[in-house]
Amino acid sequence: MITRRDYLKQASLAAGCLAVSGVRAFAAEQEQQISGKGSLKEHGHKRGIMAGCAVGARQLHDEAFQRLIAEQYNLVVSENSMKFGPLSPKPGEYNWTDADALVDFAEKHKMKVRGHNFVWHAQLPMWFKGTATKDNAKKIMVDHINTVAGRYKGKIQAWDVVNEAIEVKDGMPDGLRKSPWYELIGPEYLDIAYRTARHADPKAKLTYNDYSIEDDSEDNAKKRAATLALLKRFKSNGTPIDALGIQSHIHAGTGETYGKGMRELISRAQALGLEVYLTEFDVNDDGVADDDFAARDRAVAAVYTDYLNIALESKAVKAVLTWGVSDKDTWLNGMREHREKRANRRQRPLPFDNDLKPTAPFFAIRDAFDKAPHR
Ligand code: 9MR
Repeated sequence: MITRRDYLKQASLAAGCLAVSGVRAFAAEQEQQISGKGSLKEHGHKRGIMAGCAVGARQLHDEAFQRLIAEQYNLVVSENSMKFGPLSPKPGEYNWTDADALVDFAEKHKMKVRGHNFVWHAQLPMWFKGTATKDNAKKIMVDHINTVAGRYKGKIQAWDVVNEAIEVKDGMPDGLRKSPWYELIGPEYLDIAYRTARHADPKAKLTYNDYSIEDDSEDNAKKRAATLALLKRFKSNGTPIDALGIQSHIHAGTGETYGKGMRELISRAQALGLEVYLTEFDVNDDGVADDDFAARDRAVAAVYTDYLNIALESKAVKAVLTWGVSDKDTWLNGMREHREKRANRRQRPLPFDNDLKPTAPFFAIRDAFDKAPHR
């Protein structure tokens, strides 16, 4: 005879098994759905949007990672290996190992490559400070662009020729950043860089790339105005420029809002004849008060959705790249500010988790592609 107590026990065990197998079936279904026609690149492709990611040199040695990015993306960018510092250990010397590995991988898997970047105030070579002077800085810059653009000529979809040249707070004319390039060459370093790049690799789309130019705050509005003025100046000077890169390093839980500012930025870039790429998307959730992972993931995914729905309304936006692939490698966990104040709260900003399984941002990106008008 079976007692009521036994019955309840058996029933709950059976329900538990059912629930577990249900979860497994759901997970398997989801996994199936994310490859092939369910991949980010297929959903993007249907709308004319490239789906991309930044790749670290170390990650590219991992086979599971390789399979995943070949399956999900049709555009890659090197997180660090194509920057001046990582490329050039000594004046005039280059170490191409990591940059070549990414370009070869992309070629093999028919993916496009963004080049990031030629001219930036950060990640300069160790030797730069003691070597570059007002007399030789222009030659150093031009030689560097010619060398790198020349090596990958015809293989790069778009080059970030100059990265982050605007910093209104620096108080320089036209809101230009007081970067070593500005100080050594003067404001014309920008035009020289773009002309050199066009000449060295005429097929690559030449991009200007920057951050904090798209939200509705006053600071972003100032930086946006300076950026648009720079792009307009390029156009009227005949300086070659094809695209604006909006880095899209954004935040959840800080109250930043997107709408009017982003629409204005994109439509004005479009009116100048430029394409727009979201080049380095991720969401920093240090500002979310809740420590619970599920609540934080929801907040991050909601920001992805809102931001992408607004940006992708415009047909000028042709590519979306996240800054990384898996949460385990995100630069956000390595930032000093995060390590000092939030070491126990690892960030989860990317479309794949530590085990390379899709996260809420993965589905948010895919849904936003589906919602976007065809371009
Ligand atoms: O993700 C990159 C990190 O590994 C480097 O240490 C850092 C050095 O400044 O650069 C990071 O990438 C940056 C990109 O090149 C330009 N936009 C901001 C990115 C995040 O800081």
